[in-house]
Amino acid sequence: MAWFKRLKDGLQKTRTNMVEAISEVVTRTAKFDAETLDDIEEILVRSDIGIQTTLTIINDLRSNIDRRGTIDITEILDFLRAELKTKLTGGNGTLALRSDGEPTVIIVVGVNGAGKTTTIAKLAGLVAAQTGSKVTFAAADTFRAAAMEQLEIWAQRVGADVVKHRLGADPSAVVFDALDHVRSRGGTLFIDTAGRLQTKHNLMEELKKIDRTVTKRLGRPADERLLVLDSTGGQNGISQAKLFHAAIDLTGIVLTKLDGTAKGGVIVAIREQIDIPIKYIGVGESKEDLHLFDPDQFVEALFEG
Ligand SMILES: Nc1nc2c(ncn2[C@@H]2O[C@H](COP(=O)(O)OP(=O)(O)OP(=O)(O)O)[C@@H](O)[C@H]2O)c(=O)[nH]1
Ligand SMILES: [Mg+2]
Repeated sequence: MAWFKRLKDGLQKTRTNMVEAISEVVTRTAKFDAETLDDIEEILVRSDIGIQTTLTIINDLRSNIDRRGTIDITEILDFLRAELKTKLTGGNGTLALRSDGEPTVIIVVGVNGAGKTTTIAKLAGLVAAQTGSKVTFAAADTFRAAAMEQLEIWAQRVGADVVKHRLGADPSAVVFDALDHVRSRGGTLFIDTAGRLQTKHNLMEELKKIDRTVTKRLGRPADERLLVLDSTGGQNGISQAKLFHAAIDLTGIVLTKLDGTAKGGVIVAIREQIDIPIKYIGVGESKEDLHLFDPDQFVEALFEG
């Protein structure tokens, strides 16, 4: 199935909760009044696009209506579509893959179950195809045996090397060895870290240590420090992004599980509140379900039923 179709399907819940809900309200309203605007505002808030964006849209709609006395649903949806595009434009970006012969190093972080390991597996396939060079995984989630096994299975499937230590080892030591491995072999290194709550001080310190290890060993910072955010968490993702960013200066966000939420509008709130590009989005579990984020395409897919 082509990506645009996957994206459209993946955004179904958000579309129902937002676009279709607004259509319904407006269609059953005989006369557009303050109450209609309140209903639209409530829908926008519920879809998690964020307070600021919601207020901009509502205020603009209000002044349009005040001026002309009326507005129809097509105009409202066109207006909303344009507004969302404006908000999301410039909020994307590609992975910083090196082409100078030096290895590319990508640290992947996030809370438990956000989709870090599977995102690494999916990205590995894309990066290998794009660069034609070797991919290595560092099993820096040493907390759980299952985590290491999962990464090894993925490595076999995508043809990546794995650098690992025993269970419970210091993740930074794994990273240290993995950096040696890619220095001689080149290619791209993905560092799979353990899930951690952004509020757990010692775990965030551990992450900083991993990041420092990379910088020291490479003589430069990691090329990417990616936060994997589960979009089903809605607004909670904002505080995750802020605290992970404070710890390791994120270079990008991967927003997963858009297929599992009616609150896909959170992508707008992320743009509104955090200045970190959203690089990839995920709309399902298969490898074709992870794709570069394209703001225009995202909005078009959201509005196309
Ligand atoms: N529906 C859906 N599921 C996803 C998506 N991305 C990841 N998943 C699923 O989310 C689950 C957790 O993914 P993992 O990659 O293991 O998450 P993790 O962040 O590595 O988890 P921990 O290592 O336990 O912290 C898996 O079942 C994935 O297939 C997505 O975009 N959509
Ligand atoms: Mg994992």
